[in-house]
Amino acid sequence: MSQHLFVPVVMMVVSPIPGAFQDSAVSPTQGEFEDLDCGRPEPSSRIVGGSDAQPGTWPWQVSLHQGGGHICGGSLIAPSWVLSAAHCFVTNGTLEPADEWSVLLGVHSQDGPLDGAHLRSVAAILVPHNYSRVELGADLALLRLASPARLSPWVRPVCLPRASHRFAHGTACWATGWGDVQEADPLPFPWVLQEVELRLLGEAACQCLYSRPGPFNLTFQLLPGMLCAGYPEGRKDTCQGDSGGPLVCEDGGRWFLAGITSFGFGCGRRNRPGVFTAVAPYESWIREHVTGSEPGPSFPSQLQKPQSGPWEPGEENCTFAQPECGKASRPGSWPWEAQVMVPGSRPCYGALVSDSWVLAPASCFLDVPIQQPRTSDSPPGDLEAWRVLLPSRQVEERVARLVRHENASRDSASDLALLQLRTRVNLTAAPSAVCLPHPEHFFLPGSRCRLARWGRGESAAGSGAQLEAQLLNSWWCHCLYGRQGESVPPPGDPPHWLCPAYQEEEEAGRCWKDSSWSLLCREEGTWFLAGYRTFSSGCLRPRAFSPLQTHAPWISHVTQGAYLEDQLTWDWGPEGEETEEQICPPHTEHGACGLRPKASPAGVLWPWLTEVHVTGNRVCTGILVAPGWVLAATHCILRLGSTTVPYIEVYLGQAGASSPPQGHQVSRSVISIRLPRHLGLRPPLALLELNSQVEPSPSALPICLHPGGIPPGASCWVLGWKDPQDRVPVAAAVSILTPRLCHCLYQGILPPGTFCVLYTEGQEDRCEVTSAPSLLCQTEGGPWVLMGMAVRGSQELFAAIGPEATWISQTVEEAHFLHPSGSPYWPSEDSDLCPQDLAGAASSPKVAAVFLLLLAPLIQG
Ligand code: 4AZ
Repeated sequence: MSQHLFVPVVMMVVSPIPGAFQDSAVSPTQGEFEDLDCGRPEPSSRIVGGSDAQPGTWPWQVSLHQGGGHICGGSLIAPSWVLSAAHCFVTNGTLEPADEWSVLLGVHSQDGPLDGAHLRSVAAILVPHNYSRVELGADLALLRLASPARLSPWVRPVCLPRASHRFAHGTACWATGWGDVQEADPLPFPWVLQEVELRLLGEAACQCLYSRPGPFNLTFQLLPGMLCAGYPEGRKDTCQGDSGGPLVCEDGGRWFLAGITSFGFGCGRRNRPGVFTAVAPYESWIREHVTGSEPGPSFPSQLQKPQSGPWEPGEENCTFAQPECGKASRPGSWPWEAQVMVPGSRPCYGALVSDSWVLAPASCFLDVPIQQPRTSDSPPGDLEAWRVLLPSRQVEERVARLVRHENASRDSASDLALLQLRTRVNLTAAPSAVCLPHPEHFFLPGSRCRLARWGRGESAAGSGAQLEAQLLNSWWCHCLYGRQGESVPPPGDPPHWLCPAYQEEEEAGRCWKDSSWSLLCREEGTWFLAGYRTFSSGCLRPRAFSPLQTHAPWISHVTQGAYLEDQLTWDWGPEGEETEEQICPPHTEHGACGLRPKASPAGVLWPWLTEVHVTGNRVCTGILVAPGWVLAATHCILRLGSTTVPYIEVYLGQAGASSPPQGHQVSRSVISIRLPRHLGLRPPLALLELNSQVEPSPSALPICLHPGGIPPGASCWVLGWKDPQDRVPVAAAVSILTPRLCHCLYQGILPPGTFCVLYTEGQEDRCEVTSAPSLLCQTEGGPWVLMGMAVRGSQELFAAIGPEATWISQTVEEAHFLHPSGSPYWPSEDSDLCPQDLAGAASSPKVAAVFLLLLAPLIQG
């Protein structure tokens, strides 16, 4: 998850070079230098976006080795001198020792038969005194070889330009090297020298490109002594490992070293051409430092007069820069929305990802044969009739090619296809391309996102494009929708899912029926296509999306120009995200329950805690036990003596006065109240049936239930609110007494299964009693479990859930009962007798409890 900023030294370590000659090899006689020529490869048969060079095409190219592997490139400028980049040899302001380096000359494939290749040690490295960092210029270095190179058709020096030499803007020049073929993508075996044609960019052109925001959202000031080469659209470039190597331009049949590969922002990105050290301004520095008896470098005079330069169109106002991606004037009116029309079926919605490629679900095009001809001139017959409709375009685009993801039919997380348009479209405000995330993009929890239609759904009135969502942190996303017991991927790892939390609303109009959705997330005002979900039924919004970032390499490989953009937001917020390993708590057969992260970015700390509003302004505590059911204390809901059934409403997902940032408030009305059959006594627990289910989410998630006793090692809490007005949830730590102690304390007046609790010091009066708070326990790393609901008028007594487990599971099919752990309901007790002094203390349970604390086994809170 690192940002590539100025990326100077690039390393591509290849194996040591067996068989290459060492310095002891024959060194040329003085006579061989008399006709020293430069910049002329043997007239034989003659990077990012480059191709294999022919052996002998660039005989001045050398490979600089340190520690047995290729680190940088360089150019032979005289038998004993190599010109390279300073940053290859300077680490933290210190020049590395020359004897660590060696120069490999005449090499083509670094795996190769190394015929003609030979190795020389480096006697000295010279760097301009004003070199400090690549982006401040003077990034060049002279290497004096310990003995002269053996010249041959594969080993020849390049010509150096004089200070007066002018290279015209727009000149096609060549860069060569063994560097990466894309960012973080090393040159594959057998490491054949790569060549790429780059156009020289004028200073104004380069500066205007680098002044455009993004990629990297960094701008940079071009300095004298620097030179740019490349293209506004990127794609062809130098990269890590090419540093120090040559950029050569031909003049009058000779090749001149116009530049030394220095740095760039990434590789092959739009508006970010490669930056080179211009060699001409350093004529005198080179002449001054290259000394010795043998021939020095050649500075032939310029033959072709530089044309005033093919002035780049729009160079002065930068109109040739590539437009940005992901800019929408109004969220919801997406300028990249593409409708693919296939005769005989509903339009399929996708997104424009470059000037000629549309990304859409592959499932839209299942009926098309997979093999497509590769030439875009002759699309297969069935694509002939396809059309793509883009915003603000009068004409419909025609389709040249369909490339389906290889796993598209097998796995819905790869349900992607790319459609190439027959002609490139001009990207403006509309149509424009959406930004795509790099594989290491980490969408921060809380990111603002929207859903957009995707695939072949159906609009149920309304646009369906205005659905707002906010990303959940990876703990929630993973543990809510993933499998129990799995470890949560750490931030920065590609996530398995992206989970948005929605503003709960039931507007059927905003619906994209029976199809897929895409998830767009915004960073610094720029929209990224973050994920997609192939199937969701009815109008339900998908809860977990497949992240698009894992497919970035495929998209970039196929399109060679999709807008893969760097992460723009890095503000982790006050909570950050957990980096230590986390394991998801057990689920039940109905899914996740009782999940509560230590700090919830959703703001809802107790997602099962509900406010039960009963007619007459009473508010009771209720606990969500299933998507359509809430459990509450009967005495709070139904007042004694009252014969009318009250009107009850239930609110979820709110945290009292300090409402969560998302303000998710879910409300439901109660359509029935269920009580268990009890002989004589009025049953303490009531189940409230909601008029419709709530979608499990971090703001509304059922609690877990346990048919047995308190899990060993559990911590227990009384959860409710202290202030009946603002109802901010509070939890008071408690210990639960064993049944025997409880019984002793209350002299047998309790119904069976009642829990007695002992508040941890200072916690006694935290919860308001009349709201009938709940009693919860949790084991370390496990889910939260509901143990009981308060008994009328008491702060210490709770009606247990366990004895009512059968009634609950018969009434509520989806109640989240955890598997019984097999452990006894209570730890075994030594004797049935009550401690002697307890009977006398019974009139004052508090006193007795304190007494008990000293001698009795408890379930620790
Ligand atoms: C490097 O790291 C490097 N795209 C060299 C050239 C460029 C980027 C990085 C230009 O050596």
